[in-house]
Amino acid sequence: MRILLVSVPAPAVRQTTIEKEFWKWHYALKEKLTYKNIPKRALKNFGNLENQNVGLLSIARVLLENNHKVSYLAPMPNPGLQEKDFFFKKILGLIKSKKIEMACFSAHTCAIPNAISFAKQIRMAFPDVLAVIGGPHANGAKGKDLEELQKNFDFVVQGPGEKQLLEIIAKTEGTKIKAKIPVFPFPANTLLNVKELPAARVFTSLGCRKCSQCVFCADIHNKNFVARPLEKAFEEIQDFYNNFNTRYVYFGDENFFFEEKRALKAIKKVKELDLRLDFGFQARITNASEKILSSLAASNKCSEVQFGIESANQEILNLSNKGLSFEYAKHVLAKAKKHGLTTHCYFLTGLPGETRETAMQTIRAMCSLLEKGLTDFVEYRIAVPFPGSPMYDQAEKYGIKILSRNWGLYRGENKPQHSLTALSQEQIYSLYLKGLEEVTKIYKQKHIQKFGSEKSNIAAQSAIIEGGF
Ligand code: B12
Repeated sequence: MRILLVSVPAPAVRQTTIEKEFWKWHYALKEKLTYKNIPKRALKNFGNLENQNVGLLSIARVLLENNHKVSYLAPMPNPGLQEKDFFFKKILGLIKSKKIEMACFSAHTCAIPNAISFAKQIRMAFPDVLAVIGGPHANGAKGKDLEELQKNFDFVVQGPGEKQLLEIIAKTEGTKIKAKIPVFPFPANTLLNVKELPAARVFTSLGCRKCSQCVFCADIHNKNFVARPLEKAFEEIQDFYNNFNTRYVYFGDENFFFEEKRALKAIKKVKELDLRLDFGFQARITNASEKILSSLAASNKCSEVQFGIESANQEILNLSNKGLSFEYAKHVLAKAKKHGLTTHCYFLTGLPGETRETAMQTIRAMCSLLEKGLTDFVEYRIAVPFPGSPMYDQAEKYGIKILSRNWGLYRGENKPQHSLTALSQEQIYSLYLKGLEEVTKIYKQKHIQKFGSEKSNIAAQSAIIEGGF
């Protein structure tokens, strides 16, 4: 079958002046600390990462091995190319030129309105082309949210797509699945729409492997841990280095440090790699042992380690089912600093039970961590109740009122579409902006003290690469 795989672009977020300032100084510091070894030219194209939809590229591998013809389309770093209409013209062009029979869409919740609009237009222009939806939003959709997808797409796939899509195709064609489906397919990166990927995301595992889900998490892999043979991950890294001019690898694993033995083995491999590459890691802070932190430092290739701390208020952490004590988090950050590691911590506002006081406590804590040099970066967003997360699925239990299902706004930088017992949507949003404002002051001060007021090379792309690494 001739299949088109589309990574659906999310609507662009219009940044407030406060956000623009925050990202400007955030990336100015990143450039000096985290990306200090990355050539300036490569930094300009860091946003190419958006083109790398690992889920679709994994599916593509399996389709190719079953002799299907695969085309791939994903957002490009230039925001102009992400415009909905422009992107749709590209879809239509491919459907015509490649005689596509099935169009498969992968979408985060905020990209769903675009995905639905594409499917509707395809139905009108090419009634014979089958439309399939999968990815983060579809994975978590239930009840009326699932029905909305079923109404607009011929097939809705929930969970890992490789086998399910092959089954759909086999059924449609009246054929049988030919090749064996690997547990962790090697992504078909040759399909990428970019020639260079200065920063690449590589996975060595999927799933976070914490025993129960944090309230804000909408990740299906959570419950379905898959380890990838390390050799394969390093083969992919080598491949990126050789063929895509990659200079920075960000391990996409949700919890890279979970199994200490495996993590140490991977870090050793990183150290031994004789390539001009730097690496970023993310993990649960509870798994960051002394051994891991010291080996990361000794590797001399670790640009940054990222941890989700979410809140400085213990009650909010407990209500979020985070399984973390804020005091312990500070203790680990101090250890990481002792080893000279650069760290980046994620925080949220608008979590269940949040009040003005708890949010202000987190804002003060973020500032204090930065001022004391316990972390180099903080990233502060609004917790979004995504379908599939306990915050959405059991909203009432958590004192959350879902105010709209306007999916395009479901994104941590937008005005929230929920309210809490103690906070309205406006109040949550202004606390988010307040946090960014306070952090920006410290960023600016630090940057000017250490590096002067020179601007970042990558600030202009901040809206695109945010959240990426
Ligand atoms: C990488 C990543 C991103 C990247 C790029 C994503 C991309 N297009 O590839 C960036 C940085 C852009 C990103 C942004 C955001 N992300 Co994100 N992201 C991830 C992350 C960490 C890894 C995704 C991945 O590659 N997984 C590995 C592959 C193999 O798995 P997969 O993507 O799930 O794909 C499999 C299945 O889902 C399925 N499948 C996927 N697509 C399709 C399509 C079809 C047709 C079929 C049949 C099957 C199918 O088959 C795939 C192979 O088995 C996940 C968490 C996670 N570990 O999965 C969060 C996650 C998907 N992101 C999430 C969130 C919250 C966001 C943001 C909204 C954050 C924010 N700013 O508020 C933004 C949205 C912005 C946007 N542009 O859409 C949530 C999902 C929320 C939601 N429902 O939308 C997740 C689950 C994190 C979490 N723990 O909650 N993200």
